Amino acid sequence: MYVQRCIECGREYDPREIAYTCECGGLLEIVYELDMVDTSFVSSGEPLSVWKYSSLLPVEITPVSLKEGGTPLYECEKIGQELGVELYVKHEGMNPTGSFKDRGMTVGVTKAIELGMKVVACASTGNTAASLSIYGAKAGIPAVVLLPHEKVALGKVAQALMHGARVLSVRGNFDDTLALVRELCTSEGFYLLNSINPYRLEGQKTIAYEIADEMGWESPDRIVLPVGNAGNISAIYKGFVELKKLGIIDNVPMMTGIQSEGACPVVDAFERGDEDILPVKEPETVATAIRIGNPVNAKKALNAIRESKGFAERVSDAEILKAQRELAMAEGIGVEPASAASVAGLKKLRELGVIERGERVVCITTGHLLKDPETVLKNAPSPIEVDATIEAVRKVVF
Ligand code: AN7
Repeated sequence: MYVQRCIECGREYDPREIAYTCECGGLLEIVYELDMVDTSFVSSGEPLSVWKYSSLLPVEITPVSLKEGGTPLYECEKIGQELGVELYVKHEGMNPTGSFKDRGMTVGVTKAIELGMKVVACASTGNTAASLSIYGAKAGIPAVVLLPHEKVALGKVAQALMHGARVLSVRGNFDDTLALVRELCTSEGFYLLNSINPYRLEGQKTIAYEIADEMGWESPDRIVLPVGNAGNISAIYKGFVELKKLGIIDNVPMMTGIQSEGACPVVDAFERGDEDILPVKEPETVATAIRIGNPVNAKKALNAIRESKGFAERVSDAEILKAQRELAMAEGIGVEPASAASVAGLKKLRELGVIERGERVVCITTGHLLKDPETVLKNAPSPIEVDATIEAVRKVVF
């Protein structure tokens, strides 16, 4: 069994109550009676997937699933050697819609059905919208997505449209659209599936379970990932903490969050030593997925970073694009700009000496390269146009 519990005041809510936040304003999290949990997944030998760990997921009905999770964990020897760490990349771009959001949405949309909700909704920098749209389609429940006008990568808009969500392009930034959709959900009784919804984060924590599972129930020293609305870093930390409480792993990795220079309120708060962020009014970055100035899960994220003795760092757009290219060219891993922030951050923190030589590091690449082809084309040389003759072709190849 499980309850929803406020991370600030500890007040508990019935699992069927649609609260999102506590009356005191605090964020909610799902808390289990861990001594009742079936942990046979540890030795079942079942392939990795979100639902392999269903005994630690708060769902009572058959899941709305498109076979999410089970993403590859690549060992990256070239970049690892260059940086002096044992580097792995967990490529979440290999999920059904090409981002980690599918892990949360399979759980979140299933919960919406279980609770008898009639419409699901979210604000999104793109990936959440794409994901909500496919699970809405699969479940046969209407989905409404609010996107910041002209600031969403092309592939994500195409996905949201194709899978049948009602797509609104809001003249405002992400933080404005999130405030709007929260109001909309309250007034219309729609089910809100942004990461303020604690059920959605439960799906995302399975990234931690899969990493530990694949490493033979050992933790890496450190997890490095991009931070936007700050849900994912909070969820992954929660996943590792649960495994530790269950006695399945010995250590919780150092949670290391990376933001873009133009949108780094969590990094600023971490450096100030504050528990609260100061919102960034006009966030800007090439990594549109994390172009977020007022992350709703900042408190959970700052807890995760501090409690795990992790770190928070900012990187520039140029560093992000460089890391994106390096991952693509050296390791064959195609990711969108936000995801490359993880590797850019790892690089910077190695240079600063925060990350030590020899650490075992897992970078989470959160979304696929094909999400944002426009940024690639803007920053790559054009294809070489030639006549259809062998002479012309020979002339321009190596
Ligand atoms: C590729 O889709 O917020 O810190 O609305 O798409 O959990 O927010 C996306 C976020 C990292 C940041 N990488 O994760 C949305 C949205 C990619 C993302 C993040 C996002 P959070």
